[in-house]
Amino acid sequence: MSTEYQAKIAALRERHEQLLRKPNVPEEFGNGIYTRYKNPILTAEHTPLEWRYDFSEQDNPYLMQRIMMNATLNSGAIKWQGRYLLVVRVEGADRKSFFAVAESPNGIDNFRFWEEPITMPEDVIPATNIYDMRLTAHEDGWIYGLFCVERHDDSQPDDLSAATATCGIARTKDLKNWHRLPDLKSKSQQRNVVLHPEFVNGKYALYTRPQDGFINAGSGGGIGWALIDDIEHAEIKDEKIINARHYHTIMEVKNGEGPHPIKTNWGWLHLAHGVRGCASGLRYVLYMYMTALDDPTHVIAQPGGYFLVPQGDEYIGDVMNVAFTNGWIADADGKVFIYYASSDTRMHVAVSTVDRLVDYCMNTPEDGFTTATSVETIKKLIEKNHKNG
Ligand code: BGC
Ligand code: BMA
Repeated sequence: MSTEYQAKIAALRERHEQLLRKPNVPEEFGNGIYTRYKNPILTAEHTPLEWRYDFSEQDNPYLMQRIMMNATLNSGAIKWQGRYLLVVRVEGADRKSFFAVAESPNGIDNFRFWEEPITMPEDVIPATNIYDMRLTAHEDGWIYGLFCVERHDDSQPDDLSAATATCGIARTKDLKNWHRLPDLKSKSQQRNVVLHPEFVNGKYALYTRPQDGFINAGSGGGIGWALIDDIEHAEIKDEKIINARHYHTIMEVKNGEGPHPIKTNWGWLHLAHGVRGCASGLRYVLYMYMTALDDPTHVIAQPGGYFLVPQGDEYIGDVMNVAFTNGWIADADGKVFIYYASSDTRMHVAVSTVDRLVDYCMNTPEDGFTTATSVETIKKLIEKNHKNG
């Protein structure tokens, strides 16, 4: 190899290392609910150079990227053997997403991808695309990954964009070797399906999101719940809506469970996304709710409005105006790492605590669904502050 070529590679590696080692810094003035960190924790540039470059001078004299990476987004998250692990949706220039594990010692920076992407075994009908994995360390001893499986809808052969969304299920003990189980059987299409970490009445429990078509939730009323007899042949027989959409809210058009809820002394803490339509397209934001400890389907707190939205540069990306989450990690000391993607392009972290999030859920006024009630709610707060002032 020529010294010039060697020097080029060295410069490339040096720049990459600098990016990977860049310390993250908390943002100064937040909302008190969580602290955002300034730098994205993962971008397409964080993917290993070996995935993108052919380092043979003979075969790649211009040292070009042979395979380009487009985005790192919508990661599942889990604390595993003391490390913060994300199962990232990586999307190549060819629009195919795949899963790859990235690991950090502290949850906020120094994320590094494992050497190779995950080889996900196929179900009987192979997928065109897979994405948005939710990780659950279930009390049965397995780590499950539930994700969206997309295939062309061959019942509409003349429509090249007609697709179907199904929930894929796989499990693992080491996040390297994955055992694929049959896809979830359901009367409707399903995206955003999440496995509850505990058995409920001796059964596996799923948060679901029934939808009429590939894009539209349509008559699918919101986040659903279903008990599953056999996870190795998972089938939704009965499904009930536990968190409904509502007119003129941040979740008018669609909503979906994020990661599985966190168990607290006060109830289950849920993080979800809500979607509304606007002139520029769809706006995806995050919101929270809580359900009862003894009944994860019973909503006990629903703060009005959104919890987190894109800000600044986060608005810009492949799919503008999107904040999306499917991963968070609650540490034993109560710290919560919220992993979210902005505009389907890059990953970020915001940090909070269980206590703060419960306080947020319990004490944020509910949505009264009209301007009049919103004004009343604001006036009540002003009055309270006058009394205390
Ligand atoms: C994309 C997803 C998107 C879905 C619905 C898929 O083709 O990969 O990111 O959520 O379409 O718009
Ligand atoms: C969806 C999700 C995500 C994505 C979002 C915005 O329906 O499932 O994959 O982040 O659209 O494009």
